[in-house]
Order: sequence, then C-alpha cells, then structure tokens
Amino acid sequence: MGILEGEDQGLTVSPEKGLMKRPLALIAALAVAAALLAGLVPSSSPAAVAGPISLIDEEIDCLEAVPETVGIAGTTDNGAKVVVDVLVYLDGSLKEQDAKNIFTTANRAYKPMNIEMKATYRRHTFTGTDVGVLFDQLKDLVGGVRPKGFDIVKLLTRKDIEAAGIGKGVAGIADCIGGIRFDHRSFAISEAPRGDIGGVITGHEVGHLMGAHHHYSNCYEDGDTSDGILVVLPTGPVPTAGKSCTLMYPSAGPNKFVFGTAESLAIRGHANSFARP
Ligand SMILES: [Ca+2]
Ligand SMILES: [Ca+2]
Ligand SMILES: [Zn+2]
Repeated sequence: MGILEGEDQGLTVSPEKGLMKRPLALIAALAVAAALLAGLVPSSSPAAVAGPISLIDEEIDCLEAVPETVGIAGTTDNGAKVVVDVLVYLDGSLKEQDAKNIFTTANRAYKPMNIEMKATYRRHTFTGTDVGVLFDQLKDLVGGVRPKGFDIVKLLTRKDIEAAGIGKGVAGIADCIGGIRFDHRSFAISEAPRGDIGGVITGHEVGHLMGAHHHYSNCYEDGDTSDGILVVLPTGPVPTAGKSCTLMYPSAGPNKFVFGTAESLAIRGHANSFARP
C-alpha cells in the first residue's frame, strides 16, 4: 500500500515553504497545549484576529497550519466521551458488515481519547474513480452540506480511487484539514479493503478532518520504538519493513492503531469543540 492521499496537493505554497512551516506548526501546537495546561489561555478556540483586511479564504484555512483548537481529555475539557456521528455511504455492493469492521478497528485508535465514531450507513452507487468526481457526487447526495445530526460524511468504496497528479496510490482523502469545522467541508473518501488496512485508511482520513496532519505523526509512540524515528516529515524516511508508526503517518502500510501526542492534541480538541453533542 502506498501513500494514503495527497491532501496537500493543489495548495498555493511551494513544497519547500510548506515543509519549512511544518515543524513550526508542531511546535506551535505543543506551545498552545502547554499554555492551556498552565492556564495561560482560555480553552475555547482562539478567534481569528480581526485586521483591516478581512481575508475569508477557506482553501488556506483548510491548511490549518496551526491547530485551531487542541485538547487533552480530562485536562482541558471534562473528559466526557465524545461521539463523532459519521454518515457513511457504501458504494455499490460494499457489504455493511465490512464497513462495520472498518469502524470497529479504526475506533481502537480513538478510544484512548474517549472518542467514538458512530457510523450510520446508506447505500449509493458512485461512478468513476477520480476523487474530485467522487467528492462532487458525495456532496450532491446531501445537498452540499452534512445533514443535521452528523459530524462527518464519508464514502467507503471498493474501487481503486485515484487523484490527478498522484495516481492510484491514493487510498483515501479528506476534503480539508480540520474539515469538521465546516458543514460543507467535513467530507472524506476511503477505500475499503478488508482487514486492518481498511481501518487504518478510515481512521487516518477522519484524523485529518479532526485537524491532524501527517507531520504530527511519528514512528516512536506506536509502541515499537526500534525504528527510533522521533518525528517524520511527509518526505522523510519510510520505516524499514516490519516497523510501524502512528496513524497519521502518510504511508498506510506500517501504521498502528495509535495516535501520538501531537495527533491526539489536535483530534481531541476538534472533537470536543466541533463534534455535535
Ligand atoms: Ca487507490
Ligand atoms: Ca515505531
Ligand atoms: Zn493523510
């Protein structure tokens, strides 16, 4: 299995600039978390700073270079279980039981944060394999916005999906980093192979919608520290065969159902702030 997706595709920043910003984003996230823990800032999400020119640019906001909100269950919030309601469209003849297995395995990574994805299933036959074409169909089905009562709308398909410029290596894609903040961007598409890999893809894409980037992942906090890689950039080294990384690692092969500290901060924060009670 190759890369999960290329959600960084199509952005206006150059790859070099993007890479330079990434460690800063992680440091900023950890700094915010430290400030929260120290009681220096309120736990509500920081509002955008008003300036003389109001830039409403959702494409850029969808980068969420710094987490809009972060959290630690029981520390920055009351620790209550957060249910993330996911409306799942099963493509074609995909079995509902296969989808249930995918959510059961993916939920293993969310449980330590006291988050549970609760899936509701509908069926529709989609046409084509291009992720843009599939997103259009998925959004059209619900009138462009997630229906009331749902936090996320997700397509699960047996098709080998592909993306312009990346090809068929794409196994899943989220519409937006932190997309759960927006009614019309909280959408994702995942391939649905049987076995743990299906859970990895779905758990990973939902992680993106909850504010997590690839560069929040590492190959250390998965419990197998033998690879000894502390922080992995998207272009960084791929662990050798048999090694593993946390769930936002961009390659679907070696991931485990574990989120590391930086991933968990963003995901719990977004769940607590944006998943509807
Ligand atoms: Ca594919
Ligand atoms: Ca590891
Ligand atoms: Zn990804």
